[in-house]
Amino acid sequence: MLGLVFKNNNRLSNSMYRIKIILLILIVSCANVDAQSIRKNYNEMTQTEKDALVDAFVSLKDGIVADLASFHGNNFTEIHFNLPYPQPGNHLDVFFSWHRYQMWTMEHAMQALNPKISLPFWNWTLSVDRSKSGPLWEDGSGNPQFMGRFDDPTDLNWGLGRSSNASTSLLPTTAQVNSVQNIVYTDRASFQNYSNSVERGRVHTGGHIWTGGIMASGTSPADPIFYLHHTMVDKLWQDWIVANNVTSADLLYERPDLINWNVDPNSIVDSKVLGVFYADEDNDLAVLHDYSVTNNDLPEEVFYYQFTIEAENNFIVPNGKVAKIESVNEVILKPGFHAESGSQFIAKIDLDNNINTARSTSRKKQSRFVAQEYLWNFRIVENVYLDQDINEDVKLILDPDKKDALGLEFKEPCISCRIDVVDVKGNTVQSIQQNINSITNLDLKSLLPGTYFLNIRNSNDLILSKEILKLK
Ligand SMILES: [Cu+2]
Repeated sequence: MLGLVFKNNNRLSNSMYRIKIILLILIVSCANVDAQSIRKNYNEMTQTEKDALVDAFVSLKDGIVADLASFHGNNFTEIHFNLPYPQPGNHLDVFFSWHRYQMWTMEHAMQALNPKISLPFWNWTLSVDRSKSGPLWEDGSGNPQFMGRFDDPTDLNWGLGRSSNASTSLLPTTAQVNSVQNIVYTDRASFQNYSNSVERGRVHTGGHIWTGGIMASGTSPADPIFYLHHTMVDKLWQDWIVANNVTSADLLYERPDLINWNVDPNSIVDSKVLGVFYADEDNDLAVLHDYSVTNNDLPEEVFYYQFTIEAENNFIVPNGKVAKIESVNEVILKPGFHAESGSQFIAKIDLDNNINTARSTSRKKQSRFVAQEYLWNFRIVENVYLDQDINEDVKLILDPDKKDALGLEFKEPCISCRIDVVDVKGNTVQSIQQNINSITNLDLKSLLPGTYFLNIRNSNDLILSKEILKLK
């Protein structure tokens, strides 16, 4: 973990800092980590990030994924296809804002499991992503990978029933995207024209129909690809809002609520209000601006993107607030970035996330996941938040007959051996202290799904620190 720590420094607002590898910050336990969002094209994700996203979907399948799918299905006609207004018996349309809040809700549930996750998007206009054999679905040798794994009967089969004969012409083309994006905002009616054109046209319906199966039905949020599709739709809306200089004061929506959420659809017409930023996929650049860190529901806001992050133009960390900007490559602070006196701000370079696995279709690694790994209800995460200097005197043993048990084999007797399981908020959720001569079994059955840290001390010396992902 490398980075530069800023505290109480008003001068930061006036000059430009280019942060590369400067200071070593050792983080053994990562208490109070939570995240805001930098969304990017999935093809910019490292293999580590793709694996983390797949893990999160697996963990949330029977929870929020199922809930969002059934609500979306049960209230389908209230949420969708209600424009042009007025139509007899119909409610006002909340298509864009409703799905924006749905994406944010899903993203927050994932960040509770893994703070570095942001939902990626699927840009169906790119030729590489208009084919079922593309890297979104397959590894190049016909084996399912990433989103393809969810409909593979030998792997993470969700019974999604995706169609196998979809025609590329169903997916939106650049020309089709441009024709809606070029609609000019003048008043509410012009917004309704834009919203209706996106929603009923290929730009929205294409990804649903082309994928087929559940994705073409009212319960489409049960298919993980739904979230990569709708973040792309959301990105286009955000681009349109910015291009047309629209603000919440423009009152795009007449309907005051989002049906199941007590949120005014006009209050989120700029995604930055939710702390959501979209990276520029052509330039590998995420620009953070016009946002003030709130820590409303997040004790520490984390902005993570592995290429270049610039913070500028009215990006504020107010007095008393805590934020972190983290990249694998570089973080650039420009005029307009302001960490107020009394705030705590950290810019960090994450060397653990291997940047070389992003966008490298020719050097693609085999997925570390095979179906067999899901014999266990938990997974040991390698190379994340670990102190490399800890001499590992403990061997971890996975017994296929024990889905919830982690075996620990000590090279030397562990005296007053203390085994702690700590959650991401820093709370110890499980603790044992006893002498252990060689082998013991740690039962993880009572852990709820999520990220934990396993710390083992031999007479107060930390001899092992591992991240554990509890899947179910
Ligand atoms: Cu929908």
